[in-house]
Amino acid sequence: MSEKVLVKPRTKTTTVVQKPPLWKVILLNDDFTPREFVVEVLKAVFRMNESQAYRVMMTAHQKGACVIAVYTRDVAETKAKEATEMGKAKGYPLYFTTEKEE
Ligand code: TYC
Repeated sequence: MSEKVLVKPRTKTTTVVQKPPLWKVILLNDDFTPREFVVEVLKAVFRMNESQAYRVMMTAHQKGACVIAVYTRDVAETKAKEATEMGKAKGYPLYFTTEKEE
């Protein structure tokens, strides 16, 4: 009499938890938006205090652009749009863009 041995296939399950990719919000310089207005927008939308906002504004002013913060894609895009809209509402070309962080 022969016996059959059933071998249960062994499978290993590994769970990989991926961090969501982060997106940078970047402030671009322009020649028209008043400095104080840029500072006000940075404080309102990105919750910066006066000195943080002033430093970021001056960096963009002197270097052409400045990374403000990183968020998940949705938050980054919403904040960039909201901040750009605040300038637009006043007739300023103030512009915030987003870029995926590598
Ligand atoms: N360059 C502007 C000026 O001299 C001020 C400014 C700074 C505008 C930063 C945009 O992202 C900016 N009035």
